[in-house]
Order: sequence, then structure tokens, then C-alpha cells
Amino acid sequence: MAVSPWTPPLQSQQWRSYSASAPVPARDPSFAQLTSDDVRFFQGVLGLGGVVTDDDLLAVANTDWMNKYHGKSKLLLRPRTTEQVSRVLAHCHERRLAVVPQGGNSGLVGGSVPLFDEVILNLGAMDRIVSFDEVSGILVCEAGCILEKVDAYLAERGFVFPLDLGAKGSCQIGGNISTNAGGLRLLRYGSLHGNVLGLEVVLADGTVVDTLKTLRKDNTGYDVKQLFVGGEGTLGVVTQAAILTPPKARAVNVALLACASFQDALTAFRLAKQELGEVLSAFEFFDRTCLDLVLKHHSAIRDPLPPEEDGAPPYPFYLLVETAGSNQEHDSAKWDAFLEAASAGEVVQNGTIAQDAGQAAGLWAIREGITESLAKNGVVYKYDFSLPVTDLYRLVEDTQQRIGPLGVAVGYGHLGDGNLHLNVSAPAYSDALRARLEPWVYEWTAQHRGSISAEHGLGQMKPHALRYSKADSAIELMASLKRLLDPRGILNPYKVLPDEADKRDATSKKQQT
Ligand code: FAD
Ligand code: 2HG
Ligand code: ZN
Repeated sequence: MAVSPWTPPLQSQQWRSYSASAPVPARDPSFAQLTSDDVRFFQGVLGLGGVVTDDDLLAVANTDWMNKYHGKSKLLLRPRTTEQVSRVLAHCHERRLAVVPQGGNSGLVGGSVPLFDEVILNLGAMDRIVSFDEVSGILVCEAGCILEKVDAYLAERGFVFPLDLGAKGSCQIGGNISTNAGGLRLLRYGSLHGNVLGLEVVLADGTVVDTLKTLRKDNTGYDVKQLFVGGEGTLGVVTQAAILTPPKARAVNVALLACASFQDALTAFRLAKQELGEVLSAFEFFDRTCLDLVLKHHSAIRDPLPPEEDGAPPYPFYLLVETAGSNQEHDSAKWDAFLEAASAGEVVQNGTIAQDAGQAAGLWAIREGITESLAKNGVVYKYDFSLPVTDLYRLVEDTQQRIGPLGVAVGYGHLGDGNLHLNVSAPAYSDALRARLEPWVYEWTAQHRGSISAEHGLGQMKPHALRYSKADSAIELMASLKRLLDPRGILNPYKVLPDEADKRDATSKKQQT
């Protein structure tokens, strides 16, 4: 990589104001405007099919999954090879055209859509499986492969992808890696920081960085690929990945359990770790309001655990517990021990265990249907916190108390990972509700030593809130890395890093207190 001389600060947008909600930046005037010469250049590199200017297709690519963030890009590029990505970026770098890397556009923080006229670089046409080693379980694939398709490919060979999430039908491996997505089985398989063994990445100036090793161990200096795992498209464009995949479990058991309190849910988690031990593969939770929303918006789904007595109130908390092992008899004995311990202390009030794969999928459909149900119910203020598990649900209760009738706070998520998805459902976005929520919700999290983003990333929603979770020294190091790898700041501008003005505001606030 050629290290270019210092250029004016990256992310140099001027926030119109620092407010309780995400500030709206102004377009950075140092970025070039797209010209017809640029379009002709891209057509020469990608062919006519790889250069999209159709308004309807652009409207889709400019809008995020929640229909909350809207860009104004006039150009969508669909490269088919790494070389094409490299030539496109070299041109954008030279011309100082801003670029938004895009995968399946299922992200929940507005990271995959432009704010202004940034060129959208969608990796969806790069969807080849490059190789798979059935002994080591190491897969090499292009970034645009859709997660569900890769998982189906692996299933035919007796393996699974080490990540699973509700958007699997549309999200891409490159997007998963760039968000360091956590998902439903992180508890068992760990994070992508461990499972991604190698990457091919194209830097902002078109340089191709090849770390596409297929080795479990490789201590040869700095592990540079890790910068791009969770880099949210701000440091480079992921074009290929080598991923360690585990064998597909022969015995999978799924149960939905109901608890009378969040404290009981925590006790059940402790018991699950003790009794289910190494076969535990998911420990998810949701509250009753989430279940009500799923029942309301999915007519095919029935309440799997109606209260045992007529007229009794519904259970307030639900747990989806999954084990994945190699021996059903062995796992059944473990489940017996777990359920006996859990019912002995009335930790679990009611429960159902799936008898076959279809029933297991039915229970997962409830958990995975929550996000979509919330989207159908109105607008949603979405938060994704890491918190000490003991404090986790108190944030939902405190939020409801704080917002009163302005909205409904629900809590669900990956309890096994200490990851709460606090969602506030309301009929419409309103300044009044947002002002009740932010920055209070970030302050609450900082006071409890949590993280403002457990797995969704920062995107355009949270850069201004980064300082609640990260020390200034670490943020400055992030900014230095950004300057080194993307000296002209063309990759996913206005995202992830807080602006200099925001930092100044934070400093003056600290000095006042
Ligand atoms: P996009 O949304 O297209 O992009 C996300 C970010 O990655 C953007 O910043 C983009 O610029 C960047 N990017 C994309 N591709 C590349 C690339 N090739 N190179 C460089 N940068 C790139 N997330 C979780 O962590 N856990 C969950 O359980 C989960 N469940 C979800 C359920 C639903 C119903 C939905 C809608 C979303 C869910 N998500 C979850 C969020 C989202 O699906 C993940 O963040 C996913 O990893 C995004 O992948 P994508 O291909 O859609 O990326
Ligand atoms: C999940 O765990 C996803 O279902 C989405 O991370 C969470 O919608 C959300 O807040
Ligand atoms: Zn999640």
C-alpha cells in the first residue's frame, strides 16, 4: 500500500449541532460529484450490467432494511471480480468519490446506505464458493455469498456455518464479517474474530491485501485482517474470506421455557451451563410483549405456552434453549438433569421441547420473528447493548418508566452472550420520544460498564455515542488507522468514527461537569 501524504481530516463533516439524538452531518464538500465520465469509466471496467442507474433499483439500494435511513446515490456498482473492485476503488480514490460498500443491506444501524450521493458498491455478484476442505472444515468463499446459501452448501457436506441470524436469507458473508455479526450461536461457536482465518480485502486506493490464509495458527506479526472484521466498510472492501466451519451436530434439541421473573431466567441460564455444559448452543430470551407482537403479526404462529390455568396471566419471560451434540442419548440425559433442576426450584414455570426438526424450526420462528413483527407494528428505536447479565432487563424496565405512554419498550436477545436488544415501538418517530431516550439510554449503559453496540455496529446511528463505550485514546487510534488505510476518507464516510467537532463537544462537556 502506498502511504499517501496527510490530507485534511477524515470524516470532516460539520455536525449541524450536537444534540441528544444522532446529529445530522452536512455533505463533505471535498468529495467530488459524479460525472458522466465517471459512469463511462465504470462501464468500461464492469460492463453495462455492472453499472446500475435505474431509479427503482437505486431507491432500494438507497434505503435500509428498517426504511429509516435514506441515501441519494445516483450510482450502484456490481463488480464480479476482485480486480474490478480494485479498479473501481482506485478510480474513486483518485477522483475522491465517496463509496458505500454494501452487502445484503440487512444492517440495523444505517451502515450500508449512503447519506448523500456516495457511490454504492454492492458485492452481491461475487458469490462463488472458492473451496472447501472436508477434513479441516475450512471454507473459502467470495464476500457476496448469501449466508443461508453457504450454510445449505455446508449442510450437504456435514458442516454448518459458525454464524446464524434472522437475516440469513439476505445478508452476505462480507457484510457479516464487516459487522462482526454475533447472532444466535455465538455462545457455542464464538465470534467471527476467531472463525475468520483469512481475508482478501481491497483498500480505498485499490491495493489488494491478501491475508487469505487457511491456517488455524499463524503468529506472523500483527493480525491485520482483524481490522476488517467489524470494520463496517470504513477501512476496506472484503472480497474473499476463509472461515473455519464446525461439523453439523447429529443431535439437536430445542426447548421453549417460560419463567415468572427475569431473575429466574438468569438462574435457568446458570443451571443450563452447569447441566447442559458443552452441548449448549443457544440461550436466547424474550419478554411477553415480544411474543404478543409475534402472535399479532404472524397469524400462523400460536402461543406455544398458554398459561396452565384459565384466566391466569401470561408468563412474563421466555427462554429458547438449544443443544447441539453428537449423541441423542447422552444429550437427553443432560436435558433431564437440567429440566429437573429447573423445575425443582420452580425456576421454570412451563415448557415445551420440540419433538422433531419442524417443531424446532417453529420455536425458532418465534424468536427470529421478533424483529420483523416490531417493524410491522410501527416505528422502532433500536438499541443493541452488551451489559452484565444481572442488569440486563432492568434497562428495559427503566426505559419504559422513562418514556411513559410515548412508546412500548421490549427486551429480547442473546442472554447467553449478555446482549440485550432493547427496542422501543411507537406509532411514529418523534423528537419528544427520542429526547427521552437519548442520550439517557447511552448514559445508563456507560454507568453499568456496558457497550452501546454488542453486535450491530455503529453505522450512521451511533458514531456520536461511541465515547460512551470507548476511551478517547482508543478512538484516536481508530482515527489514525482510518487515516492510514483510507487517507482520502472515501470509504463509508460519516459512519463509525465520531467527528472532530463531536469530540470537541464531548471534551467541553466533560470540562463543564
Ligand atoms: P449490509 O447491511 O449490507 O452492510 C453492513 C455493514 O457492512 C455496512 O457498514 C457495509 O458498508 C459493510 N459491508 C457490507 N459488505 C461489505 C464488504 N464486502 N466489505 C466491506 N464492508 C462491507 N446482526 C447480528 O449481529 N445478529 C443478529 O442476530 C442479527 N439478526 C438480524 C435479524 C434481522 C431480521 C435483521 C434484518 C438483521 C439482523 N442483524 C443481526 C443485522 C444484520 O443482518 C447483520 O449486521 C449482517 O451481518 C449484515 O450483513 P449484510 O450483508 O446485510 O450487510
Ligand atoms: C436479533 O437478535 C437481531 O434478532 C435483531 O440482532 C435485533 O431487531 C433487533 O433489535
Ligand atoms: Zn441479535
